[in-house]
Amino acid sequence: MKERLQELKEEALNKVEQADTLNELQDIRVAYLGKKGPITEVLRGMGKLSKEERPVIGELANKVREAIAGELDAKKESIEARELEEKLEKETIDVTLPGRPVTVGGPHLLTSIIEEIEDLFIGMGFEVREGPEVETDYYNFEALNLPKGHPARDMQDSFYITEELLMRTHTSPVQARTMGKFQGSKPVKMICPGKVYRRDTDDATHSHQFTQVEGLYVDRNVRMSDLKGVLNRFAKQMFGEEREIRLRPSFFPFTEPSVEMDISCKVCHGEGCSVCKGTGWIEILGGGMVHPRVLEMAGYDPKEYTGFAFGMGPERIAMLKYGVDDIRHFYTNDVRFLKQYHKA
Ligand code: 2NL
Repeated sequence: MKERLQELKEEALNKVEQADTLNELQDIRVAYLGKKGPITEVLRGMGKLSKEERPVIGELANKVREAIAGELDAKKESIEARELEEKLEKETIDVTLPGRPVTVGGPHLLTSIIEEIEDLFIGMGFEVREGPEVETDYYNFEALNLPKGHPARDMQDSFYITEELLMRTHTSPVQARTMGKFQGSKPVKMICPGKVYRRDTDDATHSHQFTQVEGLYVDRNVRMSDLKGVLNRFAKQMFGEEREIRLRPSFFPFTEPSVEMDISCKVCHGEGCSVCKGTGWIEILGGGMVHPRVLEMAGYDPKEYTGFAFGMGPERIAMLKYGVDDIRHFYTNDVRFLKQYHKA
């Protein structure tokens, strides 16, 4: 039996020595030290031995078991160390490689201009309101003193969806809705920025879809001089304190009287040049005193309330401020154009 144990030990250690993987080691462990293995078998057969032989064989069997287990553990450690080494070798990364550049976006020029306009009017106590782009004929036209058959409806050829629904041609319906909701119960001081739609052929100065910011201030004792003061502040803050404004008489169906506002040309300071076409002035927006019919239809008594309103095109403001020569630049989204207006 001693010889048998010695043989088993040598055999097992030999196999451990040859083993190359953790799986092989596990197989050896099961084969030699497992419940059904030869050493367990020897220990089980000890009952047949004499009293004297029993402790000797028992001790030897345990020693053999410990020797095999010890070698298995040592080999396991060395295989694991080798595998880790191989893995580290295979998965090395070169931390000195230059990184891939990350392109950073920024707000669109039109978005920046609209936000600048909003900030400016918020600073003068206006609130910002938005409304639907698909409008009813009533809010887009009727409520603004443009009844069916009114010749001014032809001025703005529109995208109709049904007889009663269309893409809004201006943002004024947002103001008509706001006044209509309050029904003369309180003053209104608001601006409404947003997209508008007109059936136009796109070229350098026309787009079938563009943006608008309109303003409205309705209260007791609102005068034309209030409009002039607010617009003068707007023009100077947007284009520079040295710029002057002037108001010229004009016509809109929803205001009476109506005006158009020019700012002095910064290139020639009023002398006349190609930018201002020799006049010294550049047109930037329209406005006027809210037509009494418009107030009345929204539930405001025109004997008690007066108001001013104005409307401007942010594309035009941006084109004048930054010298953009084609409105289509805002909508073709060539990054080489857009990137010029990203602040660091
Ligand atoms: C322009 C001119 C204008 C208005 C818009 C308005 C709105 C209400 C009542 C009265 Cl609810 N008026 N808006 C008034 C005059 C001119 O826009 O040239 N826009 C680009």
